Amino acid sequence: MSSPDPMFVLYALIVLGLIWSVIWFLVITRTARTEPEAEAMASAGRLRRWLLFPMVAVLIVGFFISLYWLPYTNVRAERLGEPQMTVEVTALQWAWIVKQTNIPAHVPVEFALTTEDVNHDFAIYDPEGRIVAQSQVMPGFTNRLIFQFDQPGEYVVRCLEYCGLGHPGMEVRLNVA
Ligand SMILES: [Cu+2]
Repeated sequence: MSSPDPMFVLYALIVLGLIWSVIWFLVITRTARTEPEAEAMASAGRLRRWLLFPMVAVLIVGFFISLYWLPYTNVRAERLGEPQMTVEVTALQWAWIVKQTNIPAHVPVEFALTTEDVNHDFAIYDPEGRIVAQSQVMPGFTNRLIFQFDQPGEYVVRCLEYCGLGHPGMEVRLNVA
């Protein structure tokens, strides 16, 4: 059996969509009340006004408290202390050039990330295969990623930004001890 003409399918879907919309328009207009209940609306309005300021206060406080957990460089530097070591990393199609792959555990380490060609993404996977830190790598910039390895072992760096044919092979191992 040959597949149906795509234009026929398109027109059929438009017609069905129109019929569906008309049915719902009729259902909604027939069942809607003409007069909203004034007292219910007024009390909802009072509740809304009463809730506005507490909700805004909770959001503002929550925003500032949650900044502490964000993986931004300055937040990490403040939380972990100044990095004890800087590892220079250059990405290129399709490899990672990592100056130092033996990394100390339990101290903050800074990865200085740049690329010679296109955008890449530097992602560190722990020995169980979970992503523990990642950062964009962009031409013309050096991004700082500060991380502290609390668990020794073999970590794998992979690229998380599709960068061409060799992208899946962009891997390098870090030995954390
Ligand atoms: Cu890639």
